[in-house]
Amino acid sequence: MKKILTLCIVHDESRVLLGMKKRGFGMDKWNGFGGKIQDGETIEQAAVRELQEEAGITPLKMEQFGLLNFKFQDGASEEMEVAVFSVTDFDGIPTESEEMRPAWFLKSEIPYEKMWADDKYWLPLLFAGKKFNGNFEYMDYNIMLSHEVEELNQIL
Ligand code: 6OG
Repeated sequence: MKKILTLCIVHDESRVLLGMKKRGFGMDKWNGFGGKIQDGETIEQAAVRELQEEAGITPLKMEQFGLLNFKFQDGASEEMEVAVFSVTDFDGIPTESEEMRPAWFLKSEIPYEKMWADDKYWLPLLFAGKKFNGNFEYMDYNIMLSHEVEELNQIL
Protein backbone atom coordinates (compact mmCIF):
# COMPACT_ATOMS: atom_id res chain seq x y z
CA MET A 1 0.00 0.00 0.00
CA LYS A 2 1.10 3.55 -0.74
CA LYS A 3 2.26 5.65 2.18
CA ILE A 4 0.39 8.94 2.57
CA LEU A 5 2.18 11.88 4.17
CA THR A 6 1.44 15.53 4.84
CA LEU A 7 3.56 18.59 4.12
CA CYS A 8 2.67 22.09 5.37
CA ILE A 9 4.15 25.17 3.73
CA VAL A 10 3.77 28.12 6.12
CA HIS A 11 4.14 31.46 4.34
CA ASP A 12 3.11 35.09 4.16
CA GLU A 13 3.51 37.62 1.33
CA SER A 14 7.29 37.74 1.46
CA ARG A 15 8.56 34.85 3.60
CA VAL A 16 8.29 31.09 4.05
CA LEU A 17 8.94 29.05 7.20
CA LEU A 18 11.08 25.99 6.51
CA GLY A 19 12.53 23.43 8.89
CA MET A 20 15.96 21.84 8.83
CA LYS A 21 15.28 18.11 9.23
CA LYS A 22 17.52 16.90 12.03
CA ARG A 23 16.91 13.15 11.73
CA GLY A 24 15.29 10.40 9.66
CA PHE A 25 13.98 10.63 6.10
CA GLY A 26 15.21 13.83 4.38
CA MET A 27 17.78 14.58 7.08
CA ASP A 28 19.91 17.72 6.46
CA LYS A 29 17.40 19.14 3.99
CA TRP A 30 15.17 22.20 4.44
CA ASN A 31 11.53 21.28 3.98
CA GLY A 32 8.01 22.10 5.07
CA PHE A 33 6.60 20.32 8.14
CA GLY A 34 4.72 17.05 8.01
CA GLY A 35 4.73 13.30 8.34
CA LYS A 36 2.71 10.13 8.32
CA ILE A 37 -0.99 9.83 8.95
CA GLN A 38 -1.85 7.89 12.10
CA ASP A 39 -4.72 5.42 12.46
CA GLY A 40 -8.09 7.13 12.70
CA GLU A 41 -6.81 10.54 11.59
CA THR A 42 -8.00 12.52 8.58
CA ILE A 43 -5.26 13.94 6.40
CA GLU A 44 -6.03 17.46 7.70
CA GLN A 45 -5.80 16.30 11.33
CA ALA A 46 -2.43 14.72 10.59
CA ALA A 47 -1.21 17.95 8.94
CA VAL A 48 -2.25 20.00 12.01
CA ARG A 49 -0.69 17.54 14.45
CA GLU A 50 2.60 17.34 12.59
CA LEU A 51 2.87 21.15 12.37
CA GLN A 52 2.25 21.36 16.12
CA GLU A 53 4.74 18.60 16.92
CA GLU A 54 7.52 19.72 14.59
CA ALA A 55 7.24 23.54 14.65
CA GLY A 56 5.18 24.29 17.77
CA ILE A 57 2.50 26.24 15.87
CA THR A 58 -1.18 25.66 15.12
CA PRO A 59 -2.53 26.49 11.66
CA LEU A 60 -5.49 28.87 11.57
CA LYS A 61 -5.77 29.13 7.78
CA MET A 62 -4.85 25.94 5.96
CA GLU A 63 -5.80 24.59 2.55
CA GLN A 64 -4.62 21.65 0.49
CA PHE A 65 -2.90 22.94 -2.65
CA GLY A 66 -1.16 19.92 -4.06
CA LEU A 67 -0.80 16.19 -4.27
CA LEU A 68 2.65 14.79 -5.08
CA ASN A 69 3.46 11.22 -6.00
CA PHE A 70 6.96 9.86 -5.47
CA LYS A 71 8.43 6.65 -6.83
CA PHE A 72 11.89 5.44 -5.90
CA GLN A 73 13.94 3.13 -8.06
CA ASP A 74 15.81 0.16 -6.62
CA GLY A 75 13.34 -0.07 -3.74
CA ALA A 76 15.15 2.76 -1.92
CA SER A 77 11.77 3.55 -0.41
CA GLU A 78 8.17 2.55 -1.06
CA GLU A 79 5.92 4.74 -3.21
CA MET A 80 4.67 7.83 -1.39
CA GLU A 81 1.87 10.30 -1.80
CA VAL A 82 2.41 13.69 -0.17
CA ALA A 83 -0.53 16.07 0.39
CA VAL A 84 0.78 19.64 0.36
CA PHE A 85 -1.01 22.28 2.44
CA SER A 86 -0.64 26.04 2.23
CA VAL A 87 -0.75 27.64 5.70
CA THR A 88 -1.18 31.43 5.67
CA ASP A 89 -2.10 32.09 9.30
CA PHE A 90 -1.12 30.35 12.51
CA ASP A 91 -1.07 30.61 16.27
CA GLY A 92 2.10 30.32 18.36
CA ILE A 93 5.78 30.94 17.89
CA PRO A 94 7.84 28.65 15.65
CA THR A 95 9.98 26.56 17.98
CA GLU A 96 12.71 24.00 17.41
CA SER A 97 11.72 20.37 18.00
CA GLU A 98 13.68 17.13 18.11
CA GLU A 99 12.97 16.66 14.42
CA MET A 100 13.08 20.17 12.93
CA ARG A 101 14.87 23.51 13.32
CA PRO A 102 12.56 26.20 11.87
CA ALA A 103 13.78 29.34 10.12
CA TRP A 104 12.18 32.05 7.95
CA PHE A 105 13.43 32.56 4.39
CA LEU A 106 12.60 35.33 1.96
CA LYS A 107 10.65 33.93 -0.99
CA SER A 108 13.37 35.40 -3.18
CA GLU A 109 16.04 33.43 -1.27
CA ILE A 110 14.72 29.87 -1.03
CA PRO A 111 17.58 27.40 -0.41
CA TYR A 112 16.55 25.06 -3.24
CA GLU A 113 20.02 23.52 -3.39
CA LYS A 114 19.53 22.22 0.15
CA MET A 115 15.98 20.97 -0.41
CA TRP A 116 14.38 17.99 -2.13
CA ALA A 117 14.94 18.36 -5.89
CA ASP A 118 11.19 18.36 -6.57
CA ASP A 119 10.46 21.49 -4.55
CA LYS A 120 11.52 24.00 -7.18
CA TYR A 121 8.93 22.58 -9.58
CA TRP A 122 5.89 23.15 -7.36
CA LEU A 123 6.71 25.61 -4.55
CA PRO A 124 6.50 28.64 -6.92
CA LEU A 125 3.01 27.46 -7.97
CA LEU A 126 1.87 27.32 -4.33
CA PHE A 127 3.25 30.82 -3.74
CA ALA A 128 1.35 32.01 -6.81
CA GLY A 129 -1.90 30.58 -5.39
CA LYS A 130 -2.09 27.77 -7.94
CA LYS A 131 -3.05 24.18 -7.18
CA PHE A 132 -1.13 21.29 -8.64
CA ASN A 133 -0.53 17.57 -9.05
CA GLY A 134 2.99 16.23 -9.39
CA ASN A 135 4.70 12.95 -10.27
CA PHE A 136 8.36 12.44 -9.48
CA GLU A 137 10.75 9.57 -9.78
CA TYR A 138 13.95 9.46 -7.76
CA MET A 139 16.89 7.08 -8.18
CA ASP A 140 18.21 7.68 -4.73
CA TYR A 141 17.42 10.55 -2.41
CA ASN A 142 19.43 13.11 -4.35
CA ILE A 143 19.00 12.13 -7.99
CA MET A 144 15.71 12.88 -9.70
CA LEU A 145 14.98 10.83 -12.82
CA SER A 146 11.75 12.45 -13.94
CA HIS A 147 9.41 15.23 -12.98
CA GLU A 148 5.94 16.16 -14.13
CA VAL A 149 3.76 18.87 -12.61
CA GLU A 150 0.35 19.98 -13.78
CA GLU A 151 -1.61 22.96 -12.58
CA LEU A 152 -5.15 22.24 -11.49
CA ASN A 153 -8.29 24.31 -11.24
CA GLN A 154 -9.29 22.22 -8.28
CA ILE A 155 -7.79 19.42 -6.18
CA LEU A 156 -9.47 16.13 -7.03
P1 6OG B 1 8.58 11.74 8.28
O1 6OG B 1 8.27 10.46 7.59
O2 6OG B 1 10.03 11.93 8.54
O3 6OG B 1 8.14 12.88 7.26
N1 6OG B 1 8.74 14.38 2.07
C1 6OG B 1 9.12 15.07 0.97
N2 6OG B 1 9.05 16.36 0.72
C2 6OG B 1 9.51 16.78 -0.48
N3 6OG B 1 9.42 18.08 -0.76
N4 6OG B 1 10.05 15.95 -1.40
C3 6OG B 1 10.14 14.64 -1.16
O4 6OG B 1 10.70 13.90 -2.13
C4 6OG B 1 9.66 14.14 0.07
N5 6OG B 1 9.60 12.92 0.67
C5 6OG B 1 9.04 13.09 1.87
C6 6OG B 1 6.85 14.40 3.68
C7 6OG B 1 8.74 13.10 6.02
C8 6OG B 1 8.34 14.48 5.54
O5 6OG B 1 9.05 14.75 4.34
C9 6OG B 1 8.15 14.99 3.27
C10 6OG B 1 6.87 14.63 5.19
O6 6OG B 1 6.45 15.95 5.46
C11 6OG B 1 10.93 12.56 -2.07
O7 6OG B 1 7.72 11.99 9.47
